[in-house]
Amino acid sequence: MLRRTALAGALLVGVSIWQAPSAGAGYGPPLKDITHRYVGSAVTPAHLAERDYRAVLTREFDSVTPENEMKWGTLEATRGQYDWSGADELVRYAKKTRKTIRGHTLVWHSQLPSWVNDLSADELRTVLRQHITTVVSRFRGKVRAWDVVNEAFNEDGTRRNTVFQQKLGDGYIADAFRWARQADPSAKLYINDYNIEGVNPKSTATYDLVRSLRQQGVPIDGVGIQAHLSIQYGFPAGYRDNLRRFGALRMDIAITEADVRMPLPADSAKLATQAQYFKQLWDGCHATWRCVEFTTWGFTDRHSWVPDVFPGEGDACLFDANMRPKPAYRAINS
Ligand code: 9MR
Repeated sequence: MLRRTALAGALLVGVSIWQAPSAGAGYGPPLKDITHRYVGSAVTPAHLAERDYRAVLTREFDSVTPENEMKWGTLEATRGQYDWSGADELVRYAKKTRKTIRGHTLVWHSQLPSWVNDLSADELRTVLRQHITTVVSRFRGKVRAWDVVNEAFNEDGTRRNTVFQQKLGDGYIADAFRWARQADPSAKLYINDYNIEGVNPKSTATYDLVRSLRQQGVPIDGVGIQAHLSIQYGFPAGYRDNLRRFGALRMDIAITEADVRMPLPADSAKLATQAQYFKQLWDGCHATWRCVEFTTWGFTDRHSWVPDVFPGEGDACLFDANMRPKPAYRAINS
């Protein structure tokens, strides 16, 4: 009896050390523990070597999205030669720390290997099917949800003129979902886009497409709303109404890439506005049971795509470059 108690005590100590490796000033309970939604972040596996990066990720989140490592351009830059190293590293981390994985992304016009652009329509169709089948099968049972089709629309709601659209026509989206379902029947399949947070021509086009795919029996389970926001442009109008209408189609909803950038340098007023936006995103997701996931596009200002693409802007994440929680984290976690 004594031995069992001692053993249980040792296990408890072990568990609590593992769960809260770096909680310090400003941290609340881990985000993953304050909600029934999946709470995720985009992750670059190479950064897992940074102790504090890994510790905060492990503590706060229960889902990870590879930031670039499952994109076609990374996996198969040269035709027929696959490089799974980055993706596999993330899968290993996720297994060890019991995180779920959001796969990102199968069909996207960007970060596409150049050889894909040179194929005839027939070849492209064969190669796209092969690509989806190969990638989804390899991570079968390991990826909880896939962003199957990414960023297929223009702002005005017309189809983006990608190589897939040009050569395969409107039907490529339905085909992509069918092929993905065949390769892993248990993964949730999403269409994903930016600027579809509020009610606008692009989100309405996405809504119309999803409704029609559903009517045709195409296996689509969810809509991914990226939520790359900026404090300069106001909070998207009709966010909650938009979530509600997708929910009414019996679609799951995931916030897939949330961040809120600002013109640098940051100050307390900007950080307060950022906090308000994050809180509105979070609360809106929690206002409908159909919103099953809240994922941010990175979690620390140390590593973010924003300054590369929007020079002079940044600080878009929940934690600063030194892993200190920002007002936005506290707004969510209160
Ligand atoms: O964060 C990603 C960055 O490292 C890449 O260079 C970039 C390439 O286009 O893609 C970024 O992630 C994008 C995501 O895959 C899709 N939605 C927009 C994201 C930010 O650009």
